[in-house]
Amino acid sequence: MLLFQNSNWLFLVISCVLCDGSLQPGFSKLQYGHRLDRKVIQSFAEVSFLDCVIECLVTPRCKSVNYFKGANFCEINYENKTTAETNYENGTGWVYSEKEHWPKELAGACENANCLINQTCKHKRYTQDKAFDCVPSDCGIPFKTGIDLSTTKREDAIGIHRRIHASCSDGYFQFGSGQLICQSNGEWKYDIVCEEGWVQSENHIYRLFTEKKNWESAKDQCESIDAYLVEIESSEENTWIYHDIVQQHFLPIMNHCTHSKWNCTVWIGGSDQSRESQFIWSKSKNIITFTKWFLDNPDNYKGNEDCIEMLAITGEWNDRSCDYNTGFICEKNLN
Ligand SMILES: *[C@@H]1O[C@H](CO)[C@@H](O)[C@H](O)[C@H]1NC(C)=O
Ligand SMILES: *[C@@H]1O[C@H](CO)[C@@H](O)[C@H](O)[C@H]1NC(C)=O
Ligand SMILES: *[C@@H]1O[C@H](CO)[C@@H](O)[C@H](O)[C@H]1NC(C)=O
Ligand SMILES: *[C@@H]1O[C@H](CO)[C@@H](O)[C@H](O)[C@H]1NC(C)=O
Ligand SMILES: [Ca+2]
Ligand SMILES: [Ca+2]
Ligand SMILES: [Ca+2]
Repeated sequence: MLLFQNSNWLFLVISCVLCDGSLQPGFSKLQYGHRLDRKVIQSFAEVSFLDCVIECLVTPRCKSVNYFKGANFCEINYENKTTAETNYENGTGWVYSEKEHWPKELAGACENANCLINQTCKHKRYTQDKAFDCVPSDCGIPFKTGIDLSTTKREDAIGIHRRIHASCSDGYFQFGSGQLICQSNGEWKYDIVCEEGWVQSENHIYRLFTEKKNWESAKDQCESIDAYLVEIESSEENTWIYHDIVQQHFLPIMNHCTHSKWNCTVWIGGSDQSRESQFIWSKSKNIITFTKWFLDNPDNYKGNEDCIEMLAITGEWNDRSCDYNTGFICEKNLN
């Protein structure tokens, strides 16, 4: 009876049920040590067993509940053990119960709500208030560009909402844990972003942007996606970027590159803005040690060249006015 201490009304209902001699079916048919697996509509942490049953009663699609007493964890299922026999399993610490065995009046104002099959009825519990509202009960099929749903797997977890794991389709680069959580408002919460266009080399990824921006804006755009304007720290990295990004992805779409090497460049993350002739990388603040300057550069032409670009035709560097608009490459460290 501890369960109902905050509810005079319920206490009354249950007392009367008990006093008329026959145990209420709900109590007599609890299946201790059992659980219906993989038929969950939604799960709830920190709720009482009775609240779990009520959640089922106010959700048209719900047929049964699993309750884990140790963690006050509730799962409401869209099938029962008859219709999903093979998913009815032993589960230490769990209690299984079917909706039919509980009095409909427990749903309060929601008893005759007629919500849609994919909705749940919200009402003020344990009151005589007749107001209710039909809201989405289930997240449906998750959809987001680049997610490969054939790889999703469900994860059992005590204490959090239902969640599944997914990964990105081929050609996309994955950020985040891959976790998708169905929230109680019926919307998926994604911890996965699948982005096109990144290429990986060791534990760094790079992405070319062909839209023309000045150096500062290019830097801002990289930072807006948790990346930074590329920092080239070795001859190997320069060669890789030149071959695998610039030559493969940039030159083919820049048809004017043959006319002039100066019209065909990408910003990289170095500048001598704070102190003339001392070039530093903008993200790490390291002084630039490895360099690949083009003939006679850096020349600080007209006293106004503080930012470094890579010449797409040769892979060599030039200092140029930071106001010039050109493409750029962002870099990101993995983990
Ligand atoms: C289980 O679900 C089926 C279909 O919804 C229903 O007909 C049946 O009465 C439910 N309960 C039991 C105990 O079979
Ligand atoms: C479930 O438990 C019953 C008895 O408690 C036992 O006979 C059965 O083998 C168990 N099944 C599984 C899959 O563990
Ligand atoms: C809920 O079901 C109705 C019809 O039954 C449908 O029109 C609606 O799109 C569904 N909503 C969601 C979120 O799936
Ligand atoms: C190269 O850029 C200059 C200005 O920087 C412009 O006048 C010229 O037309 C460009 N050439 C080509 C082939 O795009
Ligand atoms: Ca780097
Ligand atoms: Ca300069
Ligand atoms: Ca120059």
